[in-house]
Amino acid sequence: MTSTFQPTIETGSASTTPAPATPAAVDRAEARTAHNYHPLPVVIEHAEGAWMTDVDGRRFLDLLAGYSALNFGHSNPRLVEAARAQLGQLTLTSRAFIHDRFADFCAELGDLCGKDLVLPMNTGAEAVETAIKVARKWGYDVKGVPADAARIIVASGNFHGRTTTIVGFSDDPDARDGFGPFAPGFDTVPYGDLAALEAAITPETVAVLIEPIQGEGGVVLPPDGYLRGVRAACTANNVLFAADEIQAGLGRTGRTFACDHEGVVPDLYVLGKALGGGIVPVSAVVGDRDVLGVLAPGQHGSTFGGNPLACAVGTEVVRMLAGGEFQARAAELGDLMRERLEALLGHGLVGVRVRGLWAGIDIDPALGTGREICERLMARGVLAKDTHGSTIRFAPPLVIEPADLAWGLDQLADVLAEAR
Ligand code: IF1
Repeated sequence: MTSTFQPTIETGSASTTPAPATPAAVDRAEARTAHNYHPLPVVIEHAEGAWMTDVDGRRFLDLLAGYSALNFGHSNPRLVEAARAQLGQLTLTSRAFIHDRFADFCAELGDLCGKDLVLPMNTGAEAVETAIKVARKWGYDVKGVPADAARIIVASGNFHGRTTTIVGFSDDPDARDGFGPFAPGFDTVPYGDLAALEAAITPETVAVLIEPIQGEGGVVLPPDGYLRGVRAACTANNVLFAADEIQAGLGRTGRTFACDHEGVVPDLYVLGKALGGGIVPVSAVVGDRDVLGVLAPGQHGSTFGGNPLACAVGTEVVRMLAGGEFQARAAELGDLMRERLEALLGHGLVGVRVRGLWAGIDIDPALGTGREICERLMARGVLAKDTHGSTIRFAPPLVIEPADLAWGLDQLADVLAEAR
């Protein structure tokens, strides 16, 4: 990828410059959709690596990477080739029949996780729902919890998806309010507080479900030793540890899984996003036979889960991660990003949290909201996404060129300097 960024502000006289296509394209896109998003007013037409091109031919550096679904970059040649080859071969059988891409996907993803079994689904929320179902079933069949009494411990500030069960244990009013009644059986404890988690465990507790790093929360890193403590508490109390690695996993943090930073192995890995290579939705729950083995035919499933196209792309993703280069690159580029962002502390930033190529930055609220800073970044050819209030997340594709990353961070420095 080259950083031949073209200025977003067109030069030349109005009479010779064709009218930009963007405003009408934005209006058309917004006219016929429910307003469940407030996207930046840009309409992307094409992308490669870390660069996206809009309908007016303007180029933008992608510092969001589809919320980490695009860890391997847009149009990754290896992944596109895997998808293209499979498209001409077989795309769907349903799980009523076995297809020839299924075995490799399950075996290789299981090996990557060091686990026996893989249960493929499609979206992240479905994988989380699957983990909840598996944990409850395990609780009744193996742990011996009385029928319908199972409880699952979750953390404050969580984000696990948008289904009614999942938003029921969110404490984000936007995500939750207006969608009840909610499923019972969840207990919320403060994220990062091990003593609170231990105190919340009862004989009916079947699982602890947490993100090893909270994404939507603004890349919230738990205190050192927290994940190890969660693992120990779960083991001591015969409770499953389900790690939602949907956003944090698969190379983003500089390791295959965010749990690896503490040498912790959860009972269930919950995976999504990058598993589909930015091409198809692919998610999975991965665990050992003594846990995932509780499901019998007919008790759980999905029309599209584990389809041939998903398995072809997902297997290629797993092979790319098995080599370790993407994890190493995330760690290296993450050091560069950390250094550049920490230099902005006191110069427009009041908080910086980095783990691998993943950063949450808190803008000095006096300079504007996260959204306003993202709009200014967009005007300079950088696309990023704010989260709550004055926080912005950076999660560039792991294939980003160091010079491009440095250029993107220069734009942030300039935007902050301008705003001060
Ligand atoms: C939206 C956030 C990111 C996730 C974790 C499960 C899911 C997600 C840790 C569900 C999804 C998304 C979905 C997207 C915005 C987004 C997000 F800001 F909300 F937190 F990525 F940063 N577990 N995250 O992060 O996966 O069902 O979407 O495949 O809902 O607007 P999904």
